[in-house]
Amino acid sequence: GLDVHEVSSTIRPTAIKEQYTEPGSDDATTGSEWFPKSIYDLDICAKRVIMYGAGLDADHPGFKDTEYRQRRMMFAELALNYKHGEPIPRTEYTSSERKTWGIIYRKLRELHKKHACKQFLDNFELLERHCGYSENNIPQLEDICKFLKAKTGFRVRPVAGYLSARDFLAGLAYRVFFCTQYVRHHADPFYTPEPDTVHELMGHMALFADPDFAQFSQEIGLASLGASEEDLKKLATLYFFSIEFGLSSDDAADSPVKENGSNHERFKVYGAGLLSSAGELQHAVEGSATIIRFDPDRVVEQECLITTFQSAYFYTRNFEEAQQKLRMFTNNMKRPFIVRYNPYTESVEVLNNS
Ligand code: HBI
Ligand code: FE
Repeated sequence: GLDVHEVSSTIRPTAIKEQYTEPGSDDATTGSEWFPKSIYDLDICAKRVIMYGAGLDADHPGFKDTEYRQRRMMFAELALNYKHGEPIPRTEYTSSERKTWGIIYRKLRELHKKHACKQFLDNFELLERHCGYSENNIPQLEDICKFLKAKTGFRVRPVAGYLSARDFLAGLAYRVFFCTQYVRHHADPFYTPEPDTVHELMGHMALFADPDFAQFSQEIGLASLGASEEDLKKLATLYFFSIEFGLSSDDAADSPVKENGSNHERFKVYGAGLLSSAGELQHAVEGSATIIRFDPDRVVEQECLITTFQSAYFYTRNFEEAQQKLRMFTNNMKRPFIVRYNPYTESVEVLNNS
């Protein structure tokens, strides 16, 4: 089994280690559940994978494919052994994996040009220029990590599979994105029941190179540290309907969109779940989907659907507006302490709030 109490003592200076609390029942300093206090603590979060290669569900396309399962175990091992600060091991992808990537790449790039927001498109071109993005090549996480670090301070680190919302959002507090490195099963290139590297690289990476988007992402993460279960669920939902399924529109109109969908052209997409799924992207902006203004109090009432298209999408004018609204919302969340991110030490200072 995995030992979640193991800390990466080889990398973290031991003198500093004493400052941090390790996962236990209750956190001594905050009285809440343990959360990472330093970017090194993300090594602990990364090990608490809920589902990966070994546990593929019966309805997963790769369930009966032993070769695929073995491949997934290799990626899982690689991610579970990774420690913050190390270079991310490069992988050679198989011709089958590269074929799957190529099919999706061609289709999505066509749709991106029609529907993605400008920041996404501009940064995607940079990924093509600097990180080996192309129809014929699956980019390496290490190259993307270096690029993002220079642009916004964001990093990626490999993860074996799905994490709890709490562990996953905690990464964002440190501008770290837990990123899968395996490719979905080749049986159905346009379907995956879980995040895979195609979703991460085609959907998420470009916008982490945008400073406003990076800031927005980090603030969801910071609000999640030590949050109550109830608040955490709200933050996961806000993450879902912005970073995964968000739209933008220059149109300031507050009214819901006309039913015939004829004015959907005014929407540009920034959500990674949409930008990595040809089917749902077209459903959202070429169909007559319900698109509502992003208002956190309303958004948290919306159900996150996993196996079907969302029944509604939300838009803001830009990332700054999303940011402002998020901040107003999280300001009303009560924690018995204040967290302050220190960018010099890449750690979080926990201050008493009584
Ligand atoms: N874990 N690896 C991984 N990738 C995700 O995108 C992800 C996750 N865990 C939780 C999660 N997403 C969602 O709950 C978000 O709404 C937070
Ligand atoms: Fe995602």
